[in-house]
Amino acid sequence: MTDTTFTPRVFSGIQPSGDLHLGNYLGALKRFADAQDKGVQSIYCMVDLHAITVWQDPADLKKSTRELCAGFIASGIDPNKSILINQSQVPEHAQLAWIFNCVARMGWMGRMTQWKDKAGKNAEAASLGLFAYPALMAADILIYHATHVPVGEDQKQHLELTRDIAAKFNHDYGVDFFPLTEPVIEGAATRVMSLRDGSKKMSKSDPSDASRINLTDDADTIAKKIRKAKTDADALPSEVDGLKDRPEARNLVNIFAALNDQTVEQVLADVGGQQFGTFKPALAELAVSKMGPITQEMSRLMADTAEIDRILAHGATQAREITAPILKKTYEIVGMVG
Ligand code: AQP
Repeated sequence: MTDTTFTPRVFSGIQPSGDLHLGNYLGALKRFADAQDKGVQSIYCMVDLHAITVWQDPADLKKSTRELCAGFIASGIDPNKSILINQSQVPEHAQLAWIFNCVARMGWMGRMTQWKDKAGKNAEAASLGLFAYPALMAADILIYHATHVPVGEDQKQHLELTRDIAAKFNHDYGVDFFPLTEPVIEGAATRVMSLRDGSKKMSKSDPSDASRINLTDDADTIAKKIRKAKTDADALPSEVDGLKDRPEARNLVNIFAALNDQTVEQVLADVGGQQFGTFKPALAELAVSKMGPITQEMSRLMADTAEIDRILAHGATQAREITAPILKKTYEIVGMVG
């Protein structure tokens, strides 16, 4: 089977499990906004059911879900052009996930890096949901027959699993029903690294707030975090090869390129030879100029959460026009009496 028989459709999601950071913005949100006018139907999801695979305070979860919706809109996702939903308002995601729990194999799930990282040595105490997470993610995507999923590099393995689940379902039931979805991992910032350690990805759950730039940080905080970002003592190179074995320098250059819609080569042609004492203030100024308006728009939107709830309810109605028939057909294929 090839996925060429499926109408192009984009799906991607973000967990409402804490403050959005620069990695989420450059690896996901900005790219969603850039892709929006390409004429392909797109669905963007606040994956609240994924968030509760680790403990979430109920009031915080509600706030984070609305804040994430505000983050999507402030980053340029237009609810009149794309479908914006929170996962729990479209029950077909969880219903298809159950079918996929019965398709996916324990061995596949046990090999997921994210499971190993997050459960760590204390897997016995991790929730069953954390283990089954990738089957729900496969359902999020395949309940729309989505053909393309823009994500950061950290999600590549989950996308491969999504293809394995689709292929096994199609094979087991002798159908050509689910597409083999393509991950779309492109641009200068598919893996934004921690500002404190160039070998670790920038992450919401890093205990050090100085490791990340949050979308809610003010200009002074952004400038301070960039000024304190770990670097080495050398000047910036003029060629990409010169960033080899310099993860922190490479990270800051990647961030600059992605924020400024340039390639790394273009950035280095301009800044090669500069010391960090010159480059960091320029990066801080760029980050503030790009992110400041998003932060302001998020606060404006958060002043009217009824409007956010209305957008999400409308999105769910639109989404279910796609998901209900796909779930119905899945149940028929599986042999459920309807
Ligand atoms: N550091 C990153 N660089 C580039 N892209 C990133 N993404 C996340 N971190 C980076 C992308 O953001 C989208 C949302 O991912 P998520 O909801 O799974 O967020 P996350 O992985 O929970 O974010 P964190 O910060 O990594 O959370 P924790 O610390 O809880 O694991 C995805 O497209 C992801 O690739």
